[in-house]
Amino acid sequence: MLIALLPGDGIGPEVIAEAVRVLAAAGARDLVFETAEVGGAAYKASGHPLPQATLDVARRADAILFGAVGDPDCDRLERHLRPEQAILGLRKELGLFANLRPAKLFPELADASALRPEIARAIDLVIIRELTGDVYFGQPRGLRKTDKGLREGFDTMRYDESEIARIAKVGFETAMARSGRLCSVDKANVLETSQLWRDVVMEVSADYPEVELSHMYVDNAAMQLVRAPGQFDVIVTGNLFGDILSDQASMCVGSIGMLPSASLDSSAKGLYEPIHGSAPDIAGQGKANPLATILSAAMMLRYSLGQADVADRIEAAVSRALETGHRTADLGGNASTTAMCDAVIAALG
Ligand code: GGG
Repeated sequence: MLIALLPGDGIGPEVIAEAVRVLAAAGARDLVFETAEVGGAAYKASGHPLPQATLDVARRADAILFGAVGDPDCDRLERHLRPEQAILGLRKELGLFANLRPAKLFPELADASALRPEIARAIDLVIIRELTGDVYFGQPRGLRKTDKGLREGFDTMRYDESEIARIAKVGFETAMARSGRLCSVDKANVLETSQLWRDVVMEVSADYPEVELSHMYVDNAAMQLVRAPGQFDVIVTGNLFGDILSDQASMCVGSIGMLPSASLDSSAKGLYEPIHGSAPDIAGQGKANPLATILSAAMMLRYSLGQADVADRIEAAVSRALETGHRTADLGGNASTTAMCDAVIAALG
């Protein structure tokens, strides 16, 4: 099975290297890796953040393991050349519309959570973020001058009903495989897209009578995530709201360095990445937390490669490594990236 390794920028190469070490140590079967440049690194090498050669490898691969993109050197580039366009382009080109972001507190990290431990302990949820629509892709968008000569920026939030129905189904299916509860998050009291979102989610719910569906405005959802996160099991939401809520959820389970993700199309193909970005401030210092990427690699084994047994071993080893007190700086410890990964490998048994 071919795995496209796209390390990207900043801490991306460091955390990808550690995830590959864990895959080997855990006994993942029949993996062949092909590495390609993406993001700022690709721009600097070839003038584009998502070169055709990278897209070709990603298309050929059975799964993609992605690090992070973002490079302050590229901040002043035109938008289509910025490193972040690489991940947006990959999702769009490969039709990876469903982003699964599980947030579960490892019990030994209760003290690292931004929440009180007794509240944090209840967190075991998955945010399903739609990835290929919304204000990230809607047209028109741009910068222009108003009649009064003022600079004006504008974006378009848009979804059509097929895009909403498609992600809603993923939400209902995921809820069926878990507790049977689904919360759809929107802003239907203000936004037209959200009114359509709510209508379509309700229509799709007719096919899932066994799922208990609720709706929540995004501002309330943000509040409830810190007030009483245990009420959530599966959340389905749009691209922008999902991006924000999942970063918030990550701090509730200890650190953004803990959250893996899977971006799936309608087959088994997927792109797996930590939800964190490139963290240029700590790049190259051996301080990055590799666990989100290691857990993303486990998701890859489970969802795309049919190796749930190896995924289980890796997840259990992460838990044991934390139990033995190993922590990187974001979790209040002083383990280096490599030492954290060594602890996971040692815990594989
Ligand atoms: N590994 C995630 C990453 O690199 N994030 C940077 C980024 O710009 N992401 C945009 C997004 O997730 O929509």
